[in-house]
Amino acid sequence: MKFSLEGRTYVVMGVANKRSIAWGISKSLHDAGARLIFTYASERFEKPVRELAGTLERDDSLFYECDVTDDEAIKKTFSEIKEDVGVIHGLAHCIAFANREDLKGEFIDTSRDGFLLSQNISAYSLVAVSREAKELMTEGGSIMTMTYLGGERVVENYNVMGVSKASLDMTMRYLANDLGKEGIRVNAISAGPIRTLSAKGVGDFNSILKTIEERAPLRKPVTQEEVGDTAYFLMSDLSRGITGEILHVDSGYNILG
Ligand code: NDP
Ligand code: N5H
Repeated sequence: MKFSLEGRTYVVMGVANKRSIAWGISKSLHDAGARLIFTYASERFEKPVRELAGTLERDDSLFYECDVTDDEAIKKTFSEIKEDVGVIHGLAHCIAFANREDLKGEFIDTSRDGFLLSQNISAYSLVAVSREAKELMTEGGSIMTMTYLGGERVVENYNVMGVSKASLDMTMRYLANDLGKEGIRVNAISAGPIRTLSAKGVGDFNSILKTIEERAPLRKPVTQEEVGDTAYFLMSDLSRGITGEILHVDSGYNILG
């Protein structure tokens, strides 16, 4: 197949469980022939990630702990990956965090610490990770991150995360400008609401999904698999002319007024 990912290696950051968007991405890349490298925030997630990866046909996946708030941990992770595989062809950044109390009520009540924590994990981490990953992308590459509509317009309760996603979106574009000359593309997928661990207990998710079913052009919520297949497109040469772009995988919801 012309756009197979055979012979290529991709780092996937942010698998927490089988509902994670990062897991949907992993499955699509794996099905296209890719080798996968998984990173997780803490030891706590090593076992579940290894178990999930164990369900894949290939058994050559690699696993590293990488807390993205820690520059030394990021450097260590990528130097180990360099030692273990040499070259990587892409990276999927599927990481975000904000304190639960900052994801309800009014944005104006966001604390300085809550604001900076969310920016640190959800936006700056893409800069830190890309700087290390680029050293391993000696054959060119594709970096992608996950964003949400709440970074483009005001969405109830998204609050501090909306500001972090706006920051992430511009981070993605500045990185695309820096890394283009090295043959590395940087893009984002803006996914519609998907029930994941992060989404658990935030807002009234049922009513958010109901609105999508009633109003989105495709009249249905998106799935991890749909996002995964778009990530495959972004990682493959099919998307070789695209960088600095946000692709909305949201059943068309973002076009509504
Ligand atoms: P998950 O809860 O499955 O994934 C979130 C991940 O963030 C976890 O794997 C968690 O790692 C990781 N993470 C948090 N803090 C750190 C840290 N300090 N270092 C490393 N990793 C960290 O949720 P989703 O799959 O929903 O989220 C993935 C991305 O998709 C996020 O950027 C989210 O904003 C975005 N998104 C989600 C949408 C949705 O509706 N679900 C819609 C649009 C965008 P660990 O488990 O190891 O702690
Ligand atoms: C408008 C909405 C609903 C309200 C806002 C939700 C925002 C969610 C994003 C962040 C990443 C959620 C988050 O940080 C939760 C944490 O406070 C608590 N959870 C955890 O610590 C778990 C255990 C770990 C695994 O989670 C993380 N993140 O590490 C937005 C929704 C319609 C769409 C949505 C859910 C978007 C999004 O960005 O995820």
